Amino acid sequence: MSGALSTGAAEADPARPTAMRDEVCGRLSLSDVGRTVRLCGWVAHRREHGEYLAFVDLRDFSGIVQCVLDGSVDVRSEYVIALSGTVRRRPEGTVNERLDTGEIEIGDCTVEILAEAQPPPFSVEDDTDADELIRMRHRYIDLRRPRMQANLRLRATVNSALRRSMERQGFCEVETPLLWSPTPEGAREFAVPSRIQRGSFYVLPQSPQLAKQLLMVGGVDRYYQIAHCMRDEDLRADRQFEFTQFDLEASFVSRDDVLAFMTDAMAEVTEAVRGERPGPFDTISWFDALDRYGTDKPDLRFGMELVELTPVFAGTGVRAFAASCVKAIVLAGGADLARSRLDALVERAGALGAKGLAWFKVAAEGGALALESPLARHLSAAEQADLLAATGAAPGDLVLVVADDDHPLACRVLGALRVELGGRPVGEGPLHYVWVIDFPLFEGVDEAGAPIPAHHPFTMPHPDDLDKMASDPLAVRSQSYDLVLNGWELGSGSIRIHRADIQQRVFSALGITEETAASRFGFLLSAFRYGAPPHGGFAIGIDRLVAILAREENIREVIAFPKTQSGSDPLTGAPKALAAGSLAELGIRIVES
Ligand code: AMO
Repeated sequence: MSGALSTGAAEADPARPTAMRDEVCGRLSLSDVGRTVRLCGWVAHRREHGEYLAFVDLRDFSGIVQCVLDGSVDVRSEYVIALSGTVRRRPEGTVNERLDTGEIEIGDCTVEILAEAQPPPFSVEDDTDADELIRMRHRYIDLRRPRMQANLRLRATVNSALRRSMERQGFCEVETPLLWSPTPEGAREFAVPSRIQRGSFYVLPQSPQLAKQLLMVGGVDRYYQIAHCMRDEDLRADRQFEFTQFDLEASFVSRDDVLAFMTDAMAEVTEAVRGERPGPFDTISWFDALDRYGTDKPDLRFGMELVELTPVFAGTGVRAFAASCVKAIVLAGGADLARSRLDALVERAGALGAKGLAWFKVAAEGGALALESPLARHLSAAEQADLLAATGAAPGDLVLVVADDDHPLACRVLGALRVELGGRPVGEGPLHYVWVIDFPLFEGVDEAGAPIPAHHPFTMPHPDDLDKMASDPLAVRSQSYDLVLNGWELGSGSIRIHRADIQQRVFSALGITEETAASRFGFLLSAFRYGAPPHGGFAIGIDRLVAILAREENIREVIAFPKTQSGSDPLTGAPKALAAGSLAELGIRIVES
């Protein structure tokens, strides 16, 4: 637990004495033998030792220390106590290797009970098998577990490193409102009814996007914030309704300036947590990421790149491969997969939208390579040889092939299979940061035929593509970029539109009428008419960053009070019905659906 004591600041002393204690449990060692200490904490375990003595493990945020008590003292699991005693070396043969303080114990103890406790609903240990719902209902107990303590402190270390980097780079921390107005950033928003102006609603911000752009118009020049954001979207391992962004914006900058600000911040964080600054980040274009990894958030900790097979099957007689895009991945050693597993992969590819998935086991036959698959005999000898040459597959490997006229679809299906077959937990192994640049402005069209912005609609189009906005919106490039870490999208940003006329053109490409734009974002458009500097920025999800650094797979584990999958909080019972009087005051009548 000693790592949990670090806050990243050199002069910090988390064990500074208070009126009630002069030391913390986890910091004691052989060098303290002979010291009299006063500790406070929770009773983690109690074991009787003979008739007259009891061993009590005392726990605080810093760790656990064993204390030897008079057996008549009535302290039980999770009682809060203050204890004075003398640090002494444990008798030979009783050292506990698993405890940081395992070489010492506290003897001659006097105990004061500060608070009694009911027996906890689950044991306060890292390897608890308690149901997640029970843990969340009693989060205040769950948080006592060393792992949760370490995660919260790691999060504080990250925030503090981010602030350090920002201050060094001349950024000014500004808090922006939570009671805000709608912004079209893609997610459904949470609404808050106004009591004073009945029938009107505030909206909780999906991000400080518009506020930070207004700060740029306001001459703030370099802004940052550790900002609460709210989005009413489906919850997943990397998504909560309420999450925290590290958000920045700067004026008179290019894309590379923004990337440099962020790189410094990430390096500061990585160093504070892992002890060394990361090497230069990789950069990949959005198209290459899709083409080579089948995703715009490539996990570069492992290979299994998509292989281009389109030329191999250019004149094929095999109907399944007669498409404008044929791609493959190779699973090393995958030829062992049972038929049922292969059938499941075919089904999975179908669920991901593929028309089919062909598989080939690679075998060695009389010194040459051969393909084993129901499809193999339909391929010409040249196609078989070219497939083997292009993929570089070896005996024992499995080649999976998807063909489709829809290039992004073929890539995405194989990209998903690549991660499912070859990927590993997000926090495992090295940190692999990669910038994904050169996104298109729009990533497709919705059911109504309107383009869907790849980022948000405040992203500056590439200056050479402005003329295509109305005629060929999908060909318009944007000035936006993402930061990806170990296959998770960590953050995104862009150079913004700072001219009202261009913003208006993007809104109209999105099918947002002039009246809608004026009523919803008129404040932004009019701000742009009063001298807006060119500006750009970025935001990363702190919850995601901390989860990866803490080697957790769900951001819930690094959030003090998260919501469940269904969006409720078992601790407080939120969301709850409001009393009739409160509803009346807000002018709200509930309509049963
Ligand atoms: P974006 O929508 O990409 O960009 O969000 C930035 C980052 O915020 C995190 N994030 C989330 N984390 C947890 N739960 C969620 N529901 C959730 N939604 C987003 C992700 C994501 O990469 N205003 C722009 C940024 C900018 O252009 O400056 C924005 O919000 O890590």
